[in-house]
Amino acid sequence: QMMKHAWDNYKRYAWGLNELKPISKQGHSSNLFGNIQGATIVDALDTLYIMEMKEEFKEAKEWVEKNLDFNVNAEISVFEVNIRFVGGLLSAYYLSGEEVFRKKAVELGEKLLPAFNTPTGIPWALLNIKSGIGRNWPWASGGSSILAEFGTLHLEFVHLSHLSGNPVFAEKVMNIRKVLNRLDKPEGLYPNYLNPSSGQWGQHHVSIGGLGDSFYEYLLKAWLMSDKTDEEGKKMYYDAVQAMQTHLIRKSSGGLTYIAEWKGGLLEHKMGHLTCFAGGMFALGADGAPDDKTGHHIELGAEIARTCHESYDRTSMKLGPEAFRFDGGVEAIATRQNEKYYILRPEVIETYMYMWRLTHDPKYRQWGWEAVEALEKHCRVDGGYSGIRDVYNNHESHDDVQQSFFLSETLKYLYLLFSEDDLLPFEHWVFNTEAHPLPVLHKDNGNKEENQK
Ligand code: DMJ
Repeated sequence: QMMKHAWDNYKRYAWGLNELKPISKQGHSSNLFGNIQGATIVDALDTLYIMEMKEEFKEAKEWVEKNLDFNVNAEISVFEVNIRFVGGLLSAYYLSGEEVFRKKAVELGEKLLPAFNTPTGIPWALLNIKSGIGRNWPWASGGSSILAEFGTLHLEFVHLSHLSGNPVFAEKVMNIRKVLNRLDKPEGLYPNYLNPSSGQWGQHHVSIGGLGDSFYEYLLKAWLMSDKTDEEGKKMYYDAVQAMQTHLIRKSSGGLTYIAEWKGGLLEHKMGHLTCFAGGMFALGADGAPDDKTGHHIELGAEIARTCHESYDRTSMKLGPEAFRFDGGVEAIATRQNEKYYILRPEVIETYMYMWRLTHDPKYRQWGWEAVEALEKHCRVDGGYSGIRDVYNNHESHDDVQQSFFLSETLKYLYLLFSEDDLLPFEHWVFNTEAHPLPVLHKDNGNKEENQK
């Protein structure tokens, strides 16, 4: 019902545009997608399919066939377009078997290739998909590319090679690994900034939240998606987790485990909502952990889940802030006004879903249900679902944006949290960072993974 409410209102007020403004009841466009259109449609395709919303899936597919156009003069974010559009199309193809999605995914993948035309092959953040000219965000450490952006192409690009028969996509992302493995890492950590021309790190800031997050996620998932044959990805992941444990993961005096940020050797005792995905990641990676550390990685996942639940529970609205701190006498609470917002993000619910699947502890379903109730009470409006400006206030101030990831991730992870484990089982599927399921490429069975729902 939540999906239906979000979808029907998008359809009514913003059909074909990127996102919905649920209060003003009109379209919302973000410069992340340039003038590529239909982000909500492409992001929602697999959720509609999984929830068996057949009519809606059919109309979404028809829109893609007739209207999804990449021959536009648009400067786009390579990362955002990859995780939402390429990822969304790939999942829609693998779930439904409809050729149009495969074709569009490969066509878009080809448009993204010029982003890799840099001296090192580390891609630009921004690309004009007509001219093929790339550049980096002006604010990013002296012209650097961003770890979480260039490190979050791997899963989709391996599938693009698999589906197109063209090795170029996989070669581009394997080269990123090569560049990273040649570099010294401070204390074994990966800084968030890397200059694509010099191949040197920018500022030594390290984060498992924004700017770093899904790079680590994709190391683990690349290994899982390769049917555990990608030993390089595996080693990079477990080495990185080891460094996080030594240098970033701390326990508050009240007993809450958190992941701090690192700035040139100094810790900032702050954790972002984005960082909360790491609970699920640690638990998902527990099985392959070296030195009999499986139980330890599950426990770490459980502790992060508890901390992130506390960040929700300590607000008036029972929805978590964008960032919360462990200093100045507070624990798991936002102290700065500009960190008190909630934009319908999925990461905490994502972690509950992984923890539920991997432990079956009923508290994760209870916590997920608390989030459902809070979303219904505070974010649901007549025209869809909206983010909130201050979750510590008793009265909602809505931000008037229904993010496309609310349909692709937040609602999908909630649905999976309350479904049986054999819906998209982890042995056969990995989720990209936008919650788009991609099949594990099994060593021994060619294309049998397709449609193995
Ligand atoms: C999504 O686009 C993805 O989950 C990404 O990895 C991080 N930001 C949003 C959701 O918060």
